[in-house]
Amino acid sequence: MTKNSRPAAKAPAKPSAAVKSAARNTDSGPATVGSAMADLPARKMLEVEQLAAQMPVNPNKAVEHGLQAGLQPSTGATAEPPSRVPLGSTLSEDNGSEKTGSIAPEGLNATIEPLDRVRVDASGQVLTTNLGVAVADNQNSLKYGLRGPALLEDFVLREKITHFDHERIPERIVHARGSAAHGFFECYAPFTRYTRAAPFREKGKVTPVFVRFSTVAGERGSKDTARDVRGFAVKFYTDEGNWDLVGNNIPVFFIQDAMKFPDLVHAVKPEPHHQMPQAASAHDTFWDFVSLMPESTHMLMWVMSDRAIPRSFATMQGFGVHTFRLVNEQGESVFCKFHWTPTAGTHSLVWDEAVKISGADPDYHRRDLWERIEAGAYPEYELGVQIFTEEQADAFSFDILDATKIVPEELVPITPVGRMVLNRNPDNFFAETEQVAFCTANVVPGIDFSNDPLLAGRIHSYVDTQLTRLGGPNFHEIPINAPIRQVHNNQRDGLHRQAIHRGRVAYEPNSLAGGCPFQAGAAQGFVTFPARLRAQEEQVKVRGKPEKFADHYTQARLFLDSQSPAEQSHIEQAFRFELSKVTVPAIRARVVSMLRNVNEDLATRLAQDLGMAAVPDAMPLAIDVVAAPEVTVSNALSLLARPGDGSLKGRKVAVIVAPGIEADSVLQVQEALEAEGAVARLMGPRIGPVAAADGTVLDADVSLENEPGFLFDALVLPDGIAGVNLLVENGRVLEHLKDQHRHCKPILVLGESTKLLTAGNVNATLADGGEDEALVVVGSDEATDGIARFLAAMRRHRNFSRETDPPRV
Ligand code: HDE
Repeated sequence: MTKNSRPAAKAPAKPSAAVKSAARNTDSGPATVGSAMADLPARKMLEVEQLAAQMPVNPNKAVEHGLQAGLQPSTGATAEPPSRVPLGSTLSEDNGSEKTGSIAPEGLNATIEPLDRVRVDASGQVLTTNLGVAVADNQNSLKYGLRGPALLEDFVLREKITHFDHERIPERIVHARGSAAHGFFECYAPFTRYTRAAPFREKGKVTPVFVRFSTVAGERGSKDTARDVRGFAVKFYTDEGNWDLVGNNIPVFFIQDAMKFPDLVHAVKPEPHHQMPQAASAHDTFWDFVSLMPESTHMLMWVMSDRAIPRSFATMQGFGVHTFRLVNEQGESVFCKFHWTPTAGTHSLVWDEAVKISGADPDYHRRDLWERIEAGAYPEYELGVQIFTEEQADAFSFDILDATKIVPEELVPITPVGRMVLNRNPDNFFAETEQVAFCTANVVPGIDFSNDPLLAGRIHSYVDTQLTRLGGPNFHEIPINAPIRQVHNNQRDGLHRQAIHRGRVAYEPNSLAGGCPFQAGAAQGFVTFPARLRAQEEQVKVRGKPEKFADHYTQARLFLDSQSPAEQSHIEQAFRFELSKVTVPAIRARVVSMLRNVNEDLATRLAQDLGMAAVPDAMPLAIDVVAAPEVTVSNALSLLARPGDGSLKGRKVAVIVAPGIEADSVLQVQEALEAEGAVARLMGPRIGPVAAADGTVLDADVSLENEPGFLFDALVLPDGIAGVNLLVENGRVLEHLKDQHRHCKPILVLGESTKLLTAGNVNATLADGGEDEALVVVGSDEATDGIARFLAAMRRHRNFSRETDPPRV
């Protein structure tokens, strides 16, 4: 025995007492732990020792090294605890109460449960303070005497006012204005050949989703119908964690690199000196910036098109925009572009209509989404993917990492993989729609990123911005953001933490919690696809762009050339309008010079219409030789290519009524429309009962005054001489008719109402004398035929052949 060595521990005289007292300390422990379980503390001491002893070393250390280990991480080491006792934070956990409840159910994180857990229903309940004290008087503050000073001790008043003072949170930097709904995604067939992602595993598999649609530039209270890109952000609550597909309704973007995003947003937002204009790109700083960034030309074509003024969130496409990767169970990967296609077809507003709607109903899209869902006309979209390999991508004339480019459908077709149905409105706008935090970094095994430099910046930005907006690092615990898969990790603390973790272990590796939670390993966990940089010369750190990013115009031309004549004309009118709002002629000239590289005729007409003395020189190209495009016209890019399934669900029709009209035909139209899922509202000079010619009393629930006509998709003018004679005198009917006509919407003119066409100076034929198929004029005995033709016209949405520039009425 050496001098410093200790004598072997002798068995204590009274084992039970010694074990008991050793087990009661938190500041030191015995040299050995016997096998006596004298009481609960002693049992815990013993079982902790047994658990820790199962892991004499970290068995995973050896397999953490080397490339293979990096590619195929192993599952974490675990040990089986003898019981739950050694894992608990406290031996007193059995002493439950109404508040503490019982001990944590095994493996359960109760903050991750269906939203019912946090829904509040106050029916039949008394009013309380935030701390659950019943409030006796919610009318008066506490005063010293009836007319006396208010007292500082009034905790009821102070709590109420203090909470109110802090009700607002910062709005989103972009996409502040939005509306959302719950729903589900249903997989058509296993897509496991390409991806192991949970939503695509089995036919019929249903994954809950929450979807938020938004405009980009406007503030939280701005109008819905601004000319703008729409956000189309889908949160999939998959069995394997949350996957957010944070896309837009336009498949390309203004810029190619995240470095330019703050510049773009500063340019399009209201100008900093006077904070104007709100929710509009028609101003100097936007056009100054984009005309110095010719890579935005393709996107400009889209945002000047009708895509930027959708009729409804239910009638617009959605796109993932960036190229993503799909990865299958074998670790094989393909590139992928995501497309959402509305079952109702693509349908947009016209500009004059959008401007008018902004004033009459700034909540137009929000209301439409809400009402469709309440009425059971659930918005539905098909998810399709374009799949291509790295080798195919290399051969394309454009770079698939460039977010200003599409992959034309003629080059890579779209494969449908499932459908999404939005069938539930939120209970509370703030708790759900405002607090939802989408993030491009939220991917699940089977989905991975490409090296798109715009996407890379987004992966950082979304979490970062929520830290301020939602007040700290625990926003993932806000119920709408929590996944349905159980969350277990060693992250702790921070503002507003809700989870109460059982046990004292908050690190890994550990032996004191049996190694749990353990790393999932390659079999279950997310493993980044080991993408390679193939060219040796690319393997340097560099701030730069690939050569193909320099082709700024080929796809802008593809888009323009693929539009119908009406859509092309709308694009031209939008450029004309926006540029006329620019106050600096040099900026206008710069845009026109850029557009010369897309289409000479368009640029020339714009130069004339903007009063330019001469057409400016074409902007020099950023590349000498542009690769020949694979596709020069793609019909799929026109909104007309997706008329939808012909359903009229969710469409709104105004059926005009007045005392003395013929009730029969009006009621017949209303019935026919309702059978189609459309909403046909009786609109009178005033709301309330309207006596028809035969004495039938109709109930007008909307008036010509409270809902201007441009809020409706179609118009029905009634038969009946007495009623029509009244309507001819009502300027609001004529305005309504004029707007419907000008906006190319279907109009059904029954019997006597032809007088209204004359009074409103509305042409019954097209400008070239041809028949206007969406202006259905029928005699009193032809209502049935008229209704059929009217419904057919509604299925075609609008009749653009009626349109002239300038409008005829
Ligand atoms: Fe976003 N974007 N973005 N974005 N974005 C945000 O995140 C950002 C981009 C998109 O309904 C912000 O939570 C950067 C492209 C949607 O809550 C912010 C870049 C696309 C939404 C942000 C982009 C989008 C956002 C603001 C360039 C189409 C609304 C608040 C690198 C694919 C999500 C927030 C919702 C929101 C950053 C470009 C779509 C600041 C840095 C491209 C639909 O983080």
